[in-house]
Amino acid sequence: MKPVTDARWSHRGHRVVQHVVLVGSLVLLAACAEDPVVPDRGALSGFEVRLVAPVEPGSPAFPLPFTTMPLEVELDIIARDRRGERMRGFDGEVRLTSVPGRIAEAERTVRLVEGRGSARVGLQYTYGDTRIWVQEQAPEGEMSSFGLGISPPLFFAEPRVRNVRFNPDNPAGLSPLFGREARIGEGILMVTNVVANGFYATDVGDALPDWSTGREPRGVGQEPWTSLFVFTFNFPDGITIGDRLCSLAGGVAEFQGQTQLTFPNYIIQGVGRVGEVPDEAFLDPADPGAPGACAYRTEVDGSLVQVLPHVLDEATLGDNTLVRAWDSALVRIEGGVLSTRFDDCDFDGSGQIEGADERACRSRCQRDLTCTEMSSLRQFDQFSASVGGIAFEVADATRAAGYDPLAGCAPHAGVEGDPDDPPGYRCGDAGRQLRSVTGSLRLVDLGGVVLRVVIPRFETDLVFAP
Ligand SMILES: [Ca+2]
Repeated sequence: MKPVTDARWSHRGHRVVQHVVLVGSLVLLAACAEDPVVPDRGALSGFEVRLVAPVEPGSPAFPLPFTTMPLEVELDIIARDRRGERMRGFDGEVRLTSVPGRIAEAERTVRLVEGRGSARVGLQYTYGDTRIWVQEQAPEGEMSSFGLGISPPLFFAEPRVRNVRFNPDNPAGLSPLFGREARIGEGILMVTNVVANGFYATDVGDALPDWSTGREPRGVGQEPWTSLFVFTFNFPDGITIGDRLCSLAGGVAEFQGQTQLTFPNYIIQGVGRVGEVPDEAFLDPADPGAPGACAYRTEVDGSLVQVLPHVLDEATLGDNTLVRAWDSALVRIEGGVLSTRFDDCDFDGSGQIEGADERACRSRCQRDLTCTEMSSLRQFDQFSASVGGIAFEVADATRAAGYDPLAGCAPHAGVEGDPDDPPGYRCGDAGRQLRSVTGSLRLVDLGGVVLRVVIPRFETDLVFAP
């Protein structure tokens, strides 16, 4: 076996793999030298791993599709001695590992009889150049001879946003690529919102017609699980709503129930940007009268594409599992009303809600759909709203939309320390009824309580009822 030095391995995730392969090869070389520590199985040189199925392992130019459902892979594994001959004296178990990718635990151990065995495994969640490692599983209490084998390469397409977001084993669960380094190598990625510590992107390519399946697309921005938050820590300079990302890679992380790409690398196409002023021609055809119906747009292969907000119905908005499909997407909530009461529960002015009285005050306010506790307004530019008895939050409205939620409200003296009547503001109903609010949906899971936060992009995303 020779160390892998494939120059096509270009991105970070693959470089990590390459290092592992090299280290593994060194270990194997060490094991090949005369080694008195493992005399009885020391004749094992390694494993030859033949790929029986799939017959077409893919190639960089024509990769196999990204595997969400397990793809059956069959291997013929032969133990070789130092002369390169089949080691008939080898009866034992080997462990299979896919790099990258996943093999179900129950399929990972294979028994070789008289130095040979067949493995049939389901391979999942792999991308790029993929190899299956075969490693000797030494019997309990015995030392491994470090016998190792590596399959020929299989080539898979890189994941698209949907593959990062949707977990087919558990739609309410973590990303199937959680903890891994991934490059979103498929799809057409468009920036839908830029916030203080990152940006939101949607794979508009997932909404284009799929000629291979004949499936009718639901429309740009209308496909669930096709949006992702990219966490840049600081404000991402030089990126604007409507930009197309030509390349996006990063670590797949989960933060407060939201799947994120962290430590990202990305390239902006730039030419797709069409300026700050939406064009009349790109009004939302479903509702051309609505201010803010214009989405920014991106040029893809000569055609202009825009992400239209997905209208979240109350059944979806109110369901913690269903709503996950729309996390990080551009959504619109129709109707609703903003807070009419603002309670200042920070009685001692410490900046924190602490102590029994302050907590009781905040709890009362959180149960009240009309109430916003003022520390969340001060800290996060975030206030409460509700529609059909379902609470949601509007964040960044002052920064992004120039909206002052305290405009038209009267100071309320209240009683400091009284959870039921704290100081704050009281606002009339006038100007608080929404026709719609549009923005990026961010779900914040606070240990079972899931906040639905809508982050507008610009002023026209808040539309008030006349
Ligand atoms: Ca306090």
